[in-house]
Amino acid sequence: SDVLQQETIHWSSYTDKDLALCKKTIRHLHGRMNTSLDVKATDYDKQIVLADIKYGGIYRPRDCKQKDSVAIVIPYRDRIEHLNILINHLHAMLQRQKLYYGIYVVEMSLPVQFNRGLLANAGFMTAQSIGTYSCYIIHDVDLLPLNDFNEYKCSPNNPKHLVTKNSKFKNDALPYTDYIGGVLALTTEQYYRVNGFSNLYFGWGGEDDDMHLRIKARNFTIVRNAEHIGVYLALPHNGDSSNPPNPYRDLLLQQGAYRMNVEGLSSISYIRKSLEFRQLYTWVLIDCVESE
Ligand code: BGN
Repeated sequence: SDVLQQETIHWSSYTDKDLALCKKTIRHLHGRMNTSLDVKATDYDKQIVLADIKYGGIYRPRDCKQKDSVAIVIPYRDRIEHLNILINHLHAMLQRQKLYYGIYVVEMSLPVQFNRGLLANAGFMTAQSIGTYSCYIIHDVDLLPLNDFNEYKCSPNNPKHLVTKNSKFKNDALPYTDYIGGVLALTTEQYYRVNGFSNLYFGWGGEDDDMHLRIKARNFTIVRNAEHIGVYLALPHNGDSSNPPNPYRDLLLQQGAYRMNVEGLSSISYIRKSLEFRQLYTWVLIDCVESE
């Protein structure tokens, strides 16, 4: 609570009323980064203006006023080396993009199976209660954006899939047109409109396809950047033994569109066991509880 109090004081003393609005500029950007598979977190450490990141991983440009605010929500489990690389990489990139952002890492206490949708929803709710974010980016822990022209902002009219190429797939191509996995950006309003993610997908697979059903049912379309912009490097890992494919995912998907009004953000049930404002991100630990 000390940290919380510090933060509150810090925020209230922050004044940007005399600053000009941040302009979209490529002056600070690098374009396509030459990141190879052996990327080390320390390579990025140097680029970060640590002093300007507030506890909880919150940053605001000093030299211009950014109206939009973005919460990066990372559903997380057991991939600390990926998390460190991603967090450092994101801070460096988002600062170059002159964004006002906060990073939220959401973890579920064991022994429950990984549930990406539920963690995204819990992250959304937590971030909403802390800041007043206008955009939410649900981000896989093992995906590094390789082109900083890939602006981490939402599209006002439709959810935006920030991935156009992913090294994990054959020829880096997306596996199918309706694929929206990996990194997805929704405004607060869009997130509510689709009733968030389904909370019912435990284990690997399907929660992103379910989200696509919700998006379609609300007459949204998916927007993407040009192909050479949304380029991602998938960090290598040894299998997913702790996250086996969900055997019910086909069945759940079949009823996805019917369920969306009553199941999702509106029905989520969890206990927040921990909330820590760490130096580079806010860490949220939740416990799943059975809903009625
Ligand atoms: C799909 C998965 C997605 C996953 C992509 C890419 C399912 C639903 C089966 C009916 N969908 O097959 O969740 O993101 O592969 O790996 O499993």
